[in-house]
This record gives sequence, structure tokens and C-alpha cells, in this order.
Amino acid sequence: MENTTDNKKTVLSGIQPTGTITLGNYLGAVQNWQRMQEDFNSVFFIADLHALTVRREPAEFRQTSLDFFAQYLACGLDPEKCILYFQSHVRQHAELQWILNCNTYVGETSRMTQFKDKSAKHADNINMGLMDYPVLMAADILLYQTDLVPVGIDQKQHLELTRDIAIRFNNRYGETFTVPEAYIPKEGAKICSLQDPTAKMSKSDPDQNASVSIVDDEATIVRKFKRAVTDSGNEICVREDKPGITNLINIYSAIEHKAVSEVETEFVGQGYGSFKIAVGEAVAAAFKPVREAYHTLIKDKGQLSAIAKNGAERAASLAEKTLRKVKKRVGLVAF
Ligand code: ATP
Ligand code: LTN
Repeated sequence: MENTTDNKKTVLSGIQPTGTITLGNYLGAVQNWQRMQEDFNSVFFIADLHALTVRREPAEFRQTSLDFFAQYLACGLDPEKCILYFQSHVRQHAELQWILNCNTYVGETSRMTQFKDKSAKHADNINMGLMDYPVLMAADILLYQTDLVPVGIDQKQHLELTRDIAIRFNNRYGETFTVPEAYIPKEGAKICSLQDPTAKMSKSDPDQNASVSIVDDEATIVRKFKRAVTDSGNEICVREDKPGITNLINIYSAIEHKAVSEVETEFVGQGYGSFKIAVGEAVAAAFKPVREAYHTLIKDKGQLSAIAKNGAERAASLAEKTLRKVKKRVGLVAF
């Protein structure tokens, strides 16, 4: 990553540390990051500053953030192959955000869908951070001269704003930032809730049966799939009027790396009941090594802190290069 003479593109992404990593986050995001770290200069962080836009209980938030870091590692993100750190440990993120704030219009952030949704959901706490969330995200991305940002479809609008900010800054002050592109996977872009297959699986869903965590035990995973809401009829195929079965087929296909048509053939003539168990068992088997690795990693705080500190140092030295350039461009005095 520090080798700037290579021709590799830079990839960056993050997740807010709330709850635990779900099957949706895994198939939509982390599984792709793990693949991408082999071929790209990769930067992955815990978006803990972003998570402060909603009120958190401090002790619980600290623990969840640490758990999340161990889960990143358990999913196969390798500190030898990518830079892993906590956003709050690299002060350049917040510093660049201020300068970008002064180059972003209130009208641009207040029209973001996520801001409107979250304002409605947290009507008693519409804080400045909630509206400024996408500008911090732009700072995260632009600090590392990122080419590609692997995210689910819900983050596309924030990526477009990031591009607008970068282009505007470059036009006003001269070429400074790489203009990034969103990388939205075809498979796994939207895994749906097991209880409402028309809605996205979400880690903050209060219904425990709606989502599957990567650290759920085998019996829990199979039980959640057995209880998954399915559709009328008994045919196992992808169809618009069968959102429940379609979601289960998509999950099985993504986890087993099989084409959807292959999955449909495999289960011809079988009932919903046995199919649900098969999907549950496949997910449980795939997550078993992840869960085991997580339980080992979380016991070793020394190792986690060493990896996070090293990641933050490497990230800060890259980020500082961009930040220094930005400060010079806007006319701040430097000695
Ligand atoms: P929350 O419930 O806290 O809003 P979330 O589960 O929706 O969380 P995010 O933190 O918003 O997840 O997203 C983390 C990453 O995972 C993003 O790249 C997002 O696009 C992706 N992602 C989240 N949910 C899904 C899903 N159901 N299917 C595919 N990708 C998803
Ligand atoms: N908003 C993102 C999390 C996030 C992010 C980023 C993703 C914060 N900063 C930079 C990609 C790049 C989300 O997934 N909710």
C-alpha cells in the first residue's frame, strides 16, 4: 500500500460499528473486500465517528467497536494485505472534513435520502453530525486518493456527492483529489430480511429473527432460517411474486458460489421446509470458521490493539500527504 510506484488502484470502505456484522453486510460488503485486498491497495476502517451521529451508551459502544474490529479480521481481512484501523484514530479524517465542509452547500447535504430517513427516525436528535455525515464520508474517501468504493446500493447517493465535492475542489484549487467511483456488487447487493423479504436485512433491526449475524451459533442460524417467511406455493425458483424464496435462493447462491439456475435445479421437487434447512446449514457451515476465529481474536486485546495501532499509523501517513496538499491549496500558512 505504501508503495506508490505500483499501478494498483486504491479501494476503501468502512462500516459503522453498531450491532454485529450481518449476513447482508457480509455478502454485500465484507466478502468483496476480502477478495479485493488481493488485487488492490486496500484501506478498510471502522466508521466509529459516523456512528456517533446516533446516541450511544459509551461503554457498550466501545465494546461493540472492538468486537467489530475482531469480526473484520475473522472475516479474512488480513493486516498483511490491507490497512485496517479505527476512523477516530486518524485525526486527518475530521480535519479534512472541516475544509470540505467549507466547500459543500447545506442544500446538498440536507437533500440526502439517508439524512431525511434518519431525521424522521431520530426526530429528537437531528444533530449537525447527521447532516454532515456524507461530508465526513467524502473526507474518508478523498484522503486516500481512492479509485473504488465497494458499498451496497444504499450508499450510491453519498458517493455521488463525494464525486461532486472532489470535482468542485479540483476545479477551484487545481487537481488535488482522485474522483472515486462506487463499486456495487451484482451478487449480494441487497440481501433481504428473513421476516420481511421485501425489506433490506439490517443490523439495527430489533427483530432478532430478521437478520443473521456472522457470529450466531449453528443452531441459532438454522432456527432463523426455519422461521424465515416464505411465499405461497411450493416451487423453489426466483420469481417476482416469490420474494421470500428468491431471497433464500440468492443467499444460498452467494454463500455456495453457485449460479441461481444451478440452485433451482438442485432443489427441484423439494419442499420449502427442507430447502430452508439446507440454506441455514450452508450459512452455518460458512460462518463456523468465522465465528471460531472471532472468539479467539476477541480474547487477545493486545493483538487487536497492535494491529489497529499499526493500521492507524500507516493510514495517517498516507492521509497526511493529501491533507498537506489540501491545506496548501486553500492558502493555509505552513512553515
Ligand atoms: P444499520 O442497520 O445500522 O443501518 P446496515 O446493516 O444497514 O446497518 P450499514 O452499516 O448501513 O449496514 O452498511 C454497511 C455495508 O453493508 C454497506 O456497504 C452497505 O451497503 C452493506 N449492506 C448493508 N445491508 C446490506 C444488505 N442487506 N445487503 C447487501 N449489502 C448490505
Ligand atoms: N456510510 C457508510 C459507512 C461509511 C463508508 C465510508 C463507506 C463511512 N465512511 C467511506 C464507504 C466509504 C455505510 O455503509 N453506512
